[in-house]
Amino acid sequence: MTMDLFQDQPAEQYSERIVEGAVVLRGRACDSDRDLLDAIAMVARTAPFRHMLTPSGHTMSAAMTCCGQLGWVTDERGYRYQSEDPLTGRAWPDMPPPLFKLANQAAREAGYPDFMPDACLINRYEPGARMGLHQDKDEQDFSQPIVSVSLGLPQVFQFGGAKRNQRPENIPLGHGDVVVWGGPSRRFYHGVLRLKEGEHPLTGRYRYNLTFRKAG
Ligand code: MD3
Ligand code: FE
Repeated sequence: MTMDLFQDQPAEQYSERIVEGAVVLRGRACDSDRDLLDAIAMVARTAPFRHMLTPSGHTMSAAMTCCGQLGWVTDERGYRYQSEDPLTGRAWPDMPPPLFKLANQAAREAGYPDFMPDACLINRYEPGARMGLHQDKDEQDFSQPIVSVSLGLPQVFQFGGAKRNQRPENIPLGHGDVVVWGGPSRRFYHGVLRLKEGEHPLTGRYRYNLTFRKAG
């Protein structure tokens, strides 16, 4: 007896508002999960996952790569977007159509009909990896939302406020969850707790998070 009987069932989808401007579309990426993971693997063949250095000299525990016109990078010189992959000296791979389509449609469903991301940062977490509280502020226009897509193992997301000292709320993000971060929430502090050990049928020991941005 296998789980095949259940695999073609539509995933349960619903949306909830976290704070003003932030909408979670639970399970929104489930229908296209295999296409999205294939696209990630294709990007990583051209621009491999790597552990970047923070300006303070620490190695990030999440491995990262990018696709689209611009990619987010960090090194001893700071955080920035650039059009070349520093690892290969070549342009970042194009944003695969299934990725762009999901981000654009999710933004539309959340009230942003014209979201045209030019950058997609792909984070890959293995058990023990985390991301401390930070703001995303390397983009030009904060009136543009950020769309995040989670795939694979679940991870606890921490959502603070506009000030670092605001106590964060814990929100579990699971396979297929898509979040659109606009309005005031766009500037809020956020991070993820250490990934717990686990095994996911499609991603094994990993969680992938894609963040789509209009960076330039
Ligand atoms: C709220 N990534 O790449 S996704 C990041 O799970 C990042 O990999 C986390 O924070 C991750 O910068 C969190 C949820 C998320 C992404 C971007 C945001 C929440 C956000 C930007 C503004 C506000
Ligand atoms: Fe962030």
